[in-house]
Amino acid sequence: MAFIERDIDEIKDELKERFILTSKILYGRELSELSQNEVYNAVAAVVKQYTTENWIKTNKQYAINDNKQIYYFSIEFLLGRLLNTNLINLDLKNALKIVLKELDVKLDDIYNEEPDAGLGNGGLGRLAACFIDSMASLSLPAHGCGLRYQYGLFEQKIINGTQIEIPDNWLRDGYAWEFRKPNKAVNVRIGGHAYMKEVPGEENLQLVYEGYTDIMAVPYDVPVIGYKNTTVNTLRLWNAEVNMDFSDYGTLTQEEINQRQEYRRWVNRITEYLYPDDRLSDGKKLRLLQEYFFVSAGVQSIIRHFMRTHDNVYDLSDKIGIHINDTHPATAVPEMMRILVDDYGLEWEDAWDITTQTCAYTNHTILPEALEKWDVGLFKEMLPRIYMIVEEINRRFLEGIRKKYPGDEALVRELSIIENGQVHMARLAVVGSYSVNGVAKIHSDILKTSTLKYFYKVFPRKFNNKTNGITHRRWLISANNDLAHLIDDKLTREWRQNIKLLKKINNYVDDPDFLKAIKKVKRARKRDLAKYVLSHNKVRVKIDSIFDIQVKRIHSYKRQLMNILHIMYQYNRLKNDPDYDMPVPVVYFFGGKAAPGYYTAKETIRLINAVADKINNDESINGKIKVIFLENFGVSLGEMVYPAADVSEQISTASKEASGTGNMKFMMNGAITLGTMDGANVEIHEQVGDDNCVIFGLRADEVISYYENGNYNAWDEYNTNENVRTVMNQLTDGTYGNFQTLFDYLINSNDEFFILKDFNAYIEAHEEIVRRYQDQDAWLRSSAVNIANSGIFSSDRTITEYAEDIWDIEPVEIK
Ligand code: 26Y
Repeated sequence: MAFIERDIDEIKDELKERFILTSKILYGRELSELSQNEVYNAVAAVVKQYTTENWIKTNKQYAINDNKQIYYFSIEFLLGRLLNTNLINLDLKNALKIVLKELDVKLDDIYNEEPDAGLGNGGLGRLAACFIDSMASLSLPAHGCGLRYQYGLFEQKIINGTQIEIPDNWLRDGYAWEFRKPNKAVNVRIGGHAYMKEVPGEENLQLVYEGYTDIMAVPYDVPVIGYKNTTVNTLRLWNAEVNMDFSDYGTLTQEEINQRQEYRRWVNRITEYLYPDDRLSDGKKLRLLQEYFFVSAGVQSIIRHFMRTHDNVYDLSDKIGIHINDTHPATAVPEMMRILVDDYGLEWEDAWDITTQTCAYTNHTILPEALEKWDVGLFKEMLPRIYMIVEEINRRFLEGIRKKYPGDEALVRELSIIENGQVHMARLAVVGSYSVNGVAKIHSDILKTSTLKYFYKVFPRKFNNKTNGITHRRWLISANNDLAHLIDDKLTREWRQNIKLLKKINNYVDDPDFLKAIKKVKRARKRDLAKYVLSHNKVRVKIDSIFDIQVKRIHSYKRQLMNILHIMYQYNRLKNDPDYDMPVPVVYFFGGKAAPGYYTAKETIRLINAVADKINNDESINGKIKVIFLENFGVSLGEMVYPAADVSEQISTASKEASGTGNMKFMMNGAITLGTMDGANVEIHEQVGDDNCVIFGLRADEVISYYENGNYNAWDEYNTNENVRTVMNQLTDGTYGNFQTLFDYLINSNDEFFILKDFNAYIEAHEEIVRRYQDQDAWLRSSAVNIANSGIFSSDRTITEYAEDIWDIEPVEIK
């Protein structure tokens, strides 16, 4: 069934009727008596009515076709709000707007009533959310599988310049988009003892698994609605619940009752909150439990469903693909083996063939401290049967390696899944998958030549690249509708479904009227942000300043510290150097959360706010520089911020940022990238050329060579570079308060991310930006070139590549 664009007038009446009725059913009151939040819920309920029919049809179609389906396993899905994008995808937005207006309700006012589903930390979780949007919009049979955390990523408050974390109780008023499916619950087994025992008269040893704890996994399904098509896929989020029978309650002793209460508390902790760390793999038990919990529930329910509908288990990998998003779901490999061998009685070799033809793995990080490793003791204690299977996978794998590379024990050590008392999750994921990919060209190359080089030697054909992407429906059509309309005017609306067409905007980059229109939209978005900043930060910013923005998690390698040190340098010059002029004022925006235990990151936030406080209140500089810290940056704030940027700060130390996706959101909204040759910046540069972005700093090979040769000395930089010395001294001389710890961090870590080394190049890059900005025509042209060439960074392109090269699936027409 093709998507039918309905006439607004026709659908309007139906919508109105449904809305009024739904409000009454839900709340038993007249519409006029409802709170904003209740109105929001009624609207969402109406939207669901337009979703469920196609949801059912989609599932039926997949069953009829018996096509392969992909399950994207991710410990994070950073969805943000869904009302606006769902309305756009269902093509209901305009009609609903009219209906609500007739009823005296403003659609724009009720968006904010939706909780911002923050079930993720940053890039990896947001990527998963963009991906499921593209899967549905491309009519691909592919779903998400993750965890339903009761608390999402903390809300950030800045108090006296310091980050304070507030729990994010996002489910407090209920979540309109989820459907609890208790009849699809499964049990997950944790702990206990597993061993093999001899059985008299039997040739094979028999598995004994006893003393384990059962946890009930209950799925909550969220419909994933395709853009103007009839596909509705599923995001399945698992909730941990107690599994017990209360019929014997009257017979229990007090001690037994206490035990059960303890058990209940323990179970509730499993899906209680999202770990707010995307940096340190700290080996916490609960984290491993979370990982295995959703993996086991997901794999069990997938295989159970497959077995019910198919006769031949050997067809499994033709019908199912499991995608492992980073190593967090890597236990999918041994869990599949467990189910096939223990529950369905397959021979190991057969189970292994099926498993390794089903699983595919994406790596998202090369920072050593973020690579997951688990102590054998803990792993065994929590997942004894899974550990046995990992050991056996490793034993057989190394046996093969020793045969192929006799005598190379050094190689064996590098490859061993279990080494020095630790289980290496990336190694497990690589061995158990048929495909291993990085998330930008340079990152995939670094995986091959460095992080996973020994695996590349052994399995060269598994490795491939899939450069990340973002959904242009949220980040352009929804977040910057005016810009989308300008593009419609030139290309018709077809580009919205076929993002390749966006390239044709290149035909208009010299059209003065088009550029003027772009400028107008940019100013409108800057005005929106300025208004927000006035009300939240109580700082007035001029919209004809350059809006220079860095929004992302606070991390040493992302170098927010370099950014603020540069602002300190610029401020010094403005104050002290009579020849220095800033022809264009600049507003520097920062936004991002620091992991609660990450001291350097939190001190960086404090420094940014201290500098902001001083500079913003210094009237002598005539508002030439303003510094704004945007509190609680997340998906919803991002929707306002990316469209308002002139300059996109992408300044990670080359080789460290796997891809970045914020860089793509900025580009698509016409910002100029000021960046290093890192992650997807390299490909942005490839798309737009030197004239339309500003690249600076050490290249990845130079950085890696410094690390390898140990021939960099931060003190030398301090001693020989006056620019560096002056601002570093200001960290401790009281200019902004006491930031001795940041000074010490830079020195003691020997400036591990080359902030000092890249400092002068960064100053020059900023000077280049200001030079370019002064030629407004050329700047606008650059902005247009960025928009025109951003289509390649749509997740529709990325997901098409996954579908063709890794998953082997095709679009399914829902009839
Ligand atoms: C194990 C634990 C500490 C951990 C938790 C979360 C480790 C890593 C993460 C998240 C990593 C992450 O978000 N990586 C980012 O993935 C994006 C999507 O591929 C990339 O664009 C970005 O460069 C990368 O840092």
